[in-house]
Amino acid sequence: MFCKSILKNRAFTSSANRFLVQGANRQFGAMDLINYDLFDHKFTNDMEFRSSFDKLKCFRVLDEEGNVINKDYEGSIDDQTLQKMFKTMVMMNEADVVFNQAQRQSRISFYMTQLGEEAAGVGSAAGIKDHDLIFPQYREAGAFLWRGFSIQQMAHQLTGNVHDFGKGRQMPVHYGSNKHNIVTVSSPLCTQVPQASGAGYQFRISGQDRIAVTYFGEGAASEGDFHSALNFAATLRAQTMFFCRNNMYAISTPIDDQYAGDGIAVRGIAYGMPTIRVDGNDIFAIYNACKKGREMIIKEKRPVLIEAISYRVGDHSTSDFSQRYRDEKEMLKWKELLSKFKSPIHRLENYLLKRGLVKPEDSKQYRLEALNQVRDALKNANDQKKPSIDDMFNDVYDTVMPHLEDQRKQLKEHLKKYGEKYNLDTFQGGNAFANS
Ligand SMILES: Cc1ncc(C[n+]2csc(CCOP(=O)(O)OP(=O)(O)O)c2C)c(N)n1
Repeated sequence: MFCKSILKNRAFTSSANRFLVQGANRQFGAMDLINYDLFDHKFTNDMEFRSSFDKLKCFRVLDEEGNVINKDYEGSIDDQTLQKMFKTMVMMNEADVVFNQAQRQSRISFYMTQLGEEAAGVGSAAGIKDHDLIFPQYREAGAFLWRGFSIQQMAHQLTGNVHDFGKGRQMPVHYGSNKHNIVTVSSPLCTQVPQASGAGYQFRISGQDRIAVTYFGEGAASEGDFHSALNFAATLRAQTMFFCRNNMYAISTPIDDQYAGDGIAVRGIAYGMPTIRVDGNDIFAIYNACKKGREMIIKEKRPVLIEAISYRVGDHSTSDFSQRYRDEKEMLKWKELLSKFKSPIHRLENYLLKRGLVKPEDSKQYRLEALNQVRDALKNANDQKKPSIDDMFNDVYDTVMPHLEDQRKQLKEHLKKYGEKYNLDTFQGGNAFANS
């Protein structure tokens, strides 16, 4: 009876409504109904194998010199936000230079820059809401800065000192912050993507005005997890935004070894979600795509995919030396392409200069202030104590596992005997751990 009445209603509902009706049924555990639109095929006499559709175009608002070429979006970002975006990108850029050098000086053990990709993190975080839950990869420090995660906090994490939220148990660059609604970066590629599908699904079924946003590179999108995550999110209508930073390289693997189709965006369409490709060096395009994407996610209760096209200007990380695989010939190949993209900072700066929102001397001043702030933060972080030795064993699991308890006991015994052989004063509480 219940089933019959729903089937009857189906005849009178639009396909979009039907989509929602099915979801509501699923949510309350009632039987599922097939959406017959998905089965409704047109027939043809032509036996045609297709391997491509028209290449997806790249949405942009600013050209490479910072001229507005899309007047519809000219006033889409208020002046104050634009200035904050510019300052945040400059700060990110200076931080990248200083922290990268700090690794060379052995002051930190590892670093990853976002050189040339500053707009992706900053513009996307500005386009969503601060309570949206971010599942980052590792090259989105701009999103952390946008949300107020400070340069000092970054420096604490990079040095793994007592003020690091992760208490030195993660590699540098693996930031995370409950306060800023950002889940901790995790190194195994793509693990964050299905997690974001799950969180977005939960936000939908609990009726929240909140989305999950996950970032990943085009390399990470080759993981099996990526496909499961997208299909899960699309069929269960998770409130999830999939943000791909396509920067042409996954360490030494260029895009032509990574995929043979039209990038990552077509995969979103294949899984049935609204998708857009944007110019990843145009902060206007990124901001507006994320803002609109978020509105669609909340209104239509379905995920969205955004592919931002950019270029990884720096090495993959401090463990990489990209001249080994990007020689002069290779760089020439990219030169023409790069001239079409230019640095996102350069583009926004040119726009702001034309509008009088920054003056040439301001820009220099911002850079100097940022540089000093980053240097001070690093110095301060380096001066702090390391977390207590005991913290090495805590918080990894909800309760300490027996094998870790065993290791803790062994370390205590060792440090009781040989504590003076180590420089334990650099740890909070020193060797008090041995007698605790
Ligand atoms: C499961 C897994 N495989 C391999 C690696 C090693 N690895 C770390 S980063 C990386 C490249 C990822 O490239 P991409 O997702 O395009 O991001 P990008 O570094 O270009 O921003 C690889 C292969 C890893 N961390 N995890």
